[in-house]
Amino acid sequence: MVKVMVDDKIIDRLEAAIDIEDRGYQFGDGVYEVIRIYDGVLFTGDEHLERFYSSAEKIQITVPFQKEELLGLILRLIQENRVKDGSLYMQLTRGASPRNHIFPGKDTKPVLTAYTKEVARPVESLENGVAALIADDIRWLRCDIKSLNLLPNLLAKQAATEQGCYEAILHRDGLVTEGSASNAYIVTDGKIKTHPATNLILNGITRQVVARLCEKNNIPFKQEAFTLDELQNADEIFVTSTTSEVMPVVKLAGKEVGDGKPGELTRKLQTLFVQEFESVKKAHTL
Ligand code: DCS
Repeated sequence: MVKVMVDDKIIDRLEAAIDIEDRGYQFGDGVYEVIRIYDGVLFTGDEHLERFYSSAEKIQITVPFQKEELLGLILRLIQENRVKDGSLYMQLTRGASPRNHIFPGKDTKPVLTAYTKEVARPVESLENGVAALIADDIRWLRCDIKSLNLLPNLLAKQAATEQGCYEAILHRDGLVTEGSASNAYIVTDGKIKTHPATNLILNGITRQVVARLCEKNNIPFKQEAFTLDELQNADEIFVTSTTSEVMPVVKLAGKEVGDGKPGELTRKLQTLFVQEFESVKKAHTL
């Protein structure tokens, strides 16, 4: 039986029960993380935990465990479920309390849940690239918080899917922010640009890895907002996320990007990214 985590208990999935008045269920009042597991090894776990604590703090929820304790729990869950290539989903809500917009009192305890699943790398899409459309960014102004409230993201992703696209690239008044569930980048004249890590985007962990890889390998990388016009005229476009890795966008709004094939710099970053998680795996098994 597959196991899940509820607070500090690792139990059978069917034994898990969440109160109908949980504020995550009622209001989306909580935060979450998705962490990649490669060959049983957590990738960039520290960075994800860091962001989890930071998101929780920004909405005034205290994570009921110290970081090391939480890390120990999720490692145990991964082990018990014998996850090979997959992901860990973890969320924290403000807890269960009679429905009221006002935060409940101190006796209401935050509820932490987590589960794992097997997820294959999207190798075919990584190889050939994907299509994207452009959509208005109708989200709130605290996109830096990894909040459970994802309705605008869902609407954008659904519209993309209905039009045969993998992702929706969002913009505010003509400035590209990010994807519905990813960060977005352009390559123009050998230089990469992505929106700075402000309140208008989620500072993706994959984005941070890409920034680091660019720095190490002397690839020009600028955190600077770019326009829809720049997007539509870019030599290369790619998006990144925990599950999509470095994903080439080869078609935008029905038009081919460059020659319609993944670009050279995108390919280079894909190679560097694979080397990165391979070295983490190796370091772990040594
Ligand atoms: N921006 C948004 C809005 C996201 O939802 C995500 C990831 C990212 C950027 C990229 O962040 P990471 O590189 O840290 O993954 N969204 C997660 C999700 O909801 N499913 O998978 C990843």
